[in-house]
Amino acid sequence: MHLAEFNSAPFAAATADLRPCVDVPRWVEEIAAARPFASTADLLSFAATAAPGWTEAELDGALQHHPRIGERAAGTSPEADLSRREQSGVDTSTDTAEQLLAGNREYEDKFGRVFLIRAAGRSAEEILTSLRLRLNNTADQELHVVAEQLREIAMLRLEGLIQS
Ligand code: 2AL
Repeated sequence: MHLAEFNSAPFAAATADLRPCVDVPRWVEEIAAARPFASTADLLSFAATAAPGWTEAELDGALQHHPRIGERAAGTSPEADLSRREQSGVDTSTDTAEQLLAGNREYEDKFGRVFLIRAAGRSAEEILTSLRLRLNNTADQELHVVAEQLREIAMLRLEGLIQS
């Protein structure tokens, strides 16, 4: 979508466009309300810090749309499509994939939510290394990491959504 189209879309249409980036309504609405943006760079720099301090409830809501690493998202929603592309570097038929599945289970038992990481540009091995390191985190440390990773994913998705 071109920036001009995003700038002039009705509020509801703009929020619908933004929601697949990350389903945190406060983030989506702050950005839609701050239009028009003079450039894509302005939009991205606003979005990078919009709605700071995502709460645990906001994170849990957004995580509903993220399948586990190693699980291919089903369906034709924009989120499923994005997730499949982001995870395209994660081979699901190797030993590493088996270990990722086991690591996901351990992570979920410890933290009570899905293990989330920006997958685009990362191999299964890199993700597994990160998962194992993060298993040593406290619950508070992990909340911060999850928020940061969700924002990274959202920013990459937003960059993909809007052309200059
Ligand atoms: C994902 C996903 O679907 N895309 C991405 O970057 N990370 N999932 C996850 N559990 O981390």
